[in-house]
Amino acid sequence: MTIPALPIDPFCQAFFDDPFPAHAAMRDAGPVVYLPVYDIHAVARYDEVRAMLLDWGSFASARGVGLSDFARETPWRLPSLLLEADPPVHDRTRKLMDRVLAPAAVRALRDGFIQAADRLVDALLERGSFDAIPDLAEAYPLTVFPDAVGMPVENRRFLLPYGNMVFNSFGPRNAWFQAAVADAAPVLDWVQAQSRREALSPTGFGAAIHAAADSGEISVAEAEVLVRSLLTAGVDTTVNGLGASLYCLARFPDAFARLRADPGLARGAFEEAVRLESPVQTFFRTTTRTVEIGGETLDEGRKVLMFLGAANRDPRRWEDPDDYDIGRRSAGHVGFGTGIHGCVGAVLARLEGEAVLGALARKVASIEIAGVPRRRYNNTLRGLASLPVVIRAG
Ligand code: PQS
Repeated sequence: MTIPALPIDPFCQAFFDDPFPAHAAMRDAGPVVYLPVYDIHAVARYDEVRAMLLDWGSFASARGVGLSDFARETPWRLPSLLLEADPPVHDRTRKLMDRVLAPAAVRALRDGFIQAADRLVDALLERGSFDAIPDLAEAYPLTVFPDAVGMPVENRRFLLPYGNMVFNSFGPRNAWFQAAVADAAPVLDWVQAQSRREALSPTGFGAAIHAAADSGEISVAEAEVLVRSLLTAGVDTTVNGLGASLYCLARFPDAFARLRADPGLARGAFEEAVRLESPVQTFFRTTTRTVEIGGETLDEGRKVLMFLGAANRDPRRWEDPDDYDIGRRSAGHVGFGTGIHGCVGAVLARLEGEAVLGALARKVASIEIAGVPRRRYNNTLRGLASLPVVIRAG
């Protein structure tokens, strides 16, 4: 009865353009708030977001991590065996993916990822002026990630509209979602086909997943759905993580100077950009029983929205939360989630970040914004569509 209701729509353009006053209003209103626009509850404080992420028994993923409740509505695609599953179903497939994406497997990619970043930054220095989103933040993951999965070279850009559609699908069926569906419709069959064993090279993460079908650990159908997870969650996320990093380095020249002076800070600079911009802004859980959040009681079967981006700037947890401080101890941010559903690809994402930011640190003297940055609107992802820049060689 005492849960404050706020007239906030977290899936509209005004919110996407400037979510920060609404984030503060939700954090300040209480540990949990009610958003009547969608008849949902929401948490925006760091402590409560983290507690929810850790309590998978009370806050289920199997009923979907979007607004749609799989107990009431049929999911639009076969549910993910990782994201949209609870233990024990979740743990069997997660264990496999932990093995496939283990630090040792990712370490083998390190030199290639660094060389690819160096080559791309060299080519961009030749041009001088370019759009940092398509030409860098999209171009880099679209080469190194499909290579690592073992995909053919043709049509890799099709992964972008597919990811855009999936990440929009976690919100309401609004205009962003409808537009993304129309964009992705022509590539749906292609994505499905790419997850089949025949489409994948015999080395790479895709083949490693399919090998688990040989040993009977999973079925062939399950292997395909797990490869689909890579294709869904592996590109748009890192595009926006790299985009966030570039936007931060362009806006905070002192931070870039510090990075240039010590390229060893590349990993920290990427991590801090993920905290500050939180490319994955939100997703939902569904209560499995009557639960308590910060002393307030919620019924069973309630959708609760977790604001990762608000938690990552909660002044209760972070000193000067709106500053981009690449020397900060940013560990503990929830930009990759945490708990059993914590990002399974984080090691790979961090390697991409380190490679690109390291190349910039070693080769580039200045990054200047040379045009009006344009936002990309998505129900889950925060990022830019365009960031015109001019860079000069160091
Ligand atoms: C899948 C996995 C993860 C999949 C929200 C969703 C996701 C971050 C935030 C995501 C999406 C899809 N990642 O397994 O298909």
